Parts: sequence; C-alpha cells; structure tokens
Amino acid sequence: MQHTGRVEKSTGSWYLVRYGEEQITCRLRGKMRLLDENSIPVTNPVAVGDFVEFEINEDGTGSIFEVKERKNAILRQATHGRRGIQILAANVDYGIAVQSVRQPALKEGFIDRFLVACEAYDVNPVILINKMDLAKTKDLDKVQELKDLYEKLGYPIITGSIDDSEFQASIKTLLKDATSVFIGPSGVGKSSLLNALDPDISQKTGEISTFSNKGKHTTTYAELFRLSFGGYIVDTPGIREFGLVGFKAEEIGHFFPEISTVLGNCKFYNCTHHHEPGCAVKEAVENEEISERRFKSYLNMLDTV
Ligand SMILES: Nc1nc2c(ncn2[C@@H]2O[C@H](COP(=O)(O)OP(=O)(O)OP(=O)(O)O)[C@@H](O)[C@H]2O)c(=O)[nH]1
Ligand SMILES: [Mg+2]
Ligand SMILES: [Zn+2]
Repeated sequence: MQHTGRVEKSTGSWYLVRYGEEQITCRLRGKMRLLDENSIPVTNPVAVGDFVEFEINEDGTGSIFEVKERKNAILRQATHGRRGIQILAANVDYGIAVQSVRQPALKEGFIDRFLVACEAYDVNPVILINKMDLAKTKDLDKVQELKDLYEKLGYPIITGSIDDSEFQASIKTLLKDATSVFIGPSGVGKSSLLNALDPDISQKTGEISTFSNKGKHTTTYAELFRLSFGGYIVDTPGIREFGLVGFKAEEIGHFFPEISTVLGNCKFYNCTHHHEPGCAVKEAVENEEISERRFKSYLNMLDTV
C-alpha cells in the first residue's frame, strides 16, 4: 500500500514521516524519484516539511520512494561550502529569521540575506528579535531603527523576550494555522521560544558559552511540530551564516524591494549597482532614500555570488 505523509524529522539517514497519529521511521529507497531543485545539488534531497510517498514494510518501518512537488523550499549554502547546499525546510508559509539582541549579538547581514532568499523562494519572511531583556540603551535605539527600516520595506518585525506575554501572543498569532520555520544562529532562543509557546513541545535548550557569547548547537536536527493551537513549526539547528545559493549578480537587486523600485532607471539594464555609471541605485543611496547599511549588505552579497 502506498501512503502520502509529511516528513517531520530527518537525520539524513532516516526520516520520521507522519501517518495518522503515528510517526513511521522511514528510509529512502535506493531507486527513488527525486525532485530537481533547478538542478542544484543538495546534500539532503528529502527535507523536513516535504510530502512524500512511502510504503510500510513488514517490520513496521517505511520506505520513501517519491518526493512530492514542493510549493517552495529554503536553501542555504553552509559556511565555506564545507557541507554543501542544504534544504532547511520545504513547503512553508512563513520563514522566521530569529536573532537575539545580545548573546549572541544581532547580525543584520544574516537578516538581509535571509530576506533575499525568502523573496527568491516565495516564502513570506518575518524578523523576530529575541532577548530584549538583555538590551542596553544603545541596543534599544538600534532595534527601533531596524523596526522603522524593515517595516517601511514591508517586512514584519517582532521584538521581545521569552517571558513577555505580548511577544508570545504575537508569535502565536503568526504561527496559528500556518507552516512556519525558525531559522537563526545557535543560542538565540529558537527552541526556548517553542517550549514557551506550546506546552506540548519540550525541545532541549542550551546555555550560551560565557567565553564566546555564542550558542553550543543544542538542536541537532530540524524537526516539524504540530502546534496545539493549530499550525506547524519547524525548529532548526543554529546556523552561523545564511549563504545564498544559485543567485546571479544582476538578479540580487530585484530581491531588495527598495532597490528593485529604482533599478529601472539605471543606465544599463544589467547594472549591478557597483561600479557602473548612471546608476539610479547609488544615487538613491546618496540621497538617503536607500539605507546605506542595506546597500552595504547588497554589495556584500554581490561579492559572494
Ligand atoms: N535572557 C534571555 N535568555 C533567553 C531568552 N530566550 C532564550 N534564552 C536563553 O538562551 C539560551 C539558548 O536558547 P536555545 O533555545 O537553546 O537556543 P537555540 O536558538 O534553540 O539554539 P540552537 O538549538 O543551538 O540553535 C538558553 O539558555 C535560553 O534560556 C530571552 O528572551 N532572554
Ligand atoms: Mg535549538
Ligand atoms: Zn544601478
């Protein structure tokens, strides 16, 4: 008998697939039909959030033989390409970039890369800044600046700390009845937030290293949870960087809303807004219509594709 189910956890060698009220431990069949994500070679062709066709064997384990067409998927290049290209989650409505204001320090570059990826992969991005209880005065100013900037660009940004009930309520409203994924560096509180939001979730959480102020990679595998108040959330292991995959230089500007609205006025149709004369984007940066920091993020991305 063939069944369709959703992959809720993957270790790379086995998969937990939802089957009614059960989770079936599955392996990939040697010869299986895989999707070709624009022919990008990924290290995990079957990802959490995927819908798969599988068969249940006599011993109760399952064999996955097909991955269903995806609505979307979030891909990233692991640091220095060491671990290749990964699919972080498939078939998601909201991609939530989780950062902490401190411990570990907030990285705007991470947010900007994540936003570009979401624009390209057709995922709705949300920015979540946690640990506001640790914020000093200058952090508060910076977070307010970020709020003004991203809200103007049309990106929702939610800030707060784990014990803040208003913060929790706004995350719940976002997650309810949708499929979302938390993506961010280790130690920002992704798993802690899930534990706080839903009493049925009990993810392991970790301390921050007092030496480096970084997390210790407590969550090791991505996992999809069914929320008791409706919806699905994928918790993922912390990632240091969000490397873009499969972008062309002249394409990136289209995924910055503030750049895409002016780039039609550049002298060259394939302007990369870097060295070209008659560049409307650089002009907009000089006139402070485009934030200099966002433009730096853009140039940074241009540098790495
Ligand atoms: N001060 C403060 N600490 C928090 C907050 N949220 C989480 N933490 C702490 O941050 C530490 C790391 O939390 P985790 O939930 O394990 O972080 P994570 O993002 O899941 O990390 P990885 O699984 O390694 O990717 C824990 O010690 C939490 O108690 C918060 O709002 N404020
Ligand atoms: Mg975690
Ligand atoms: Zn230009």
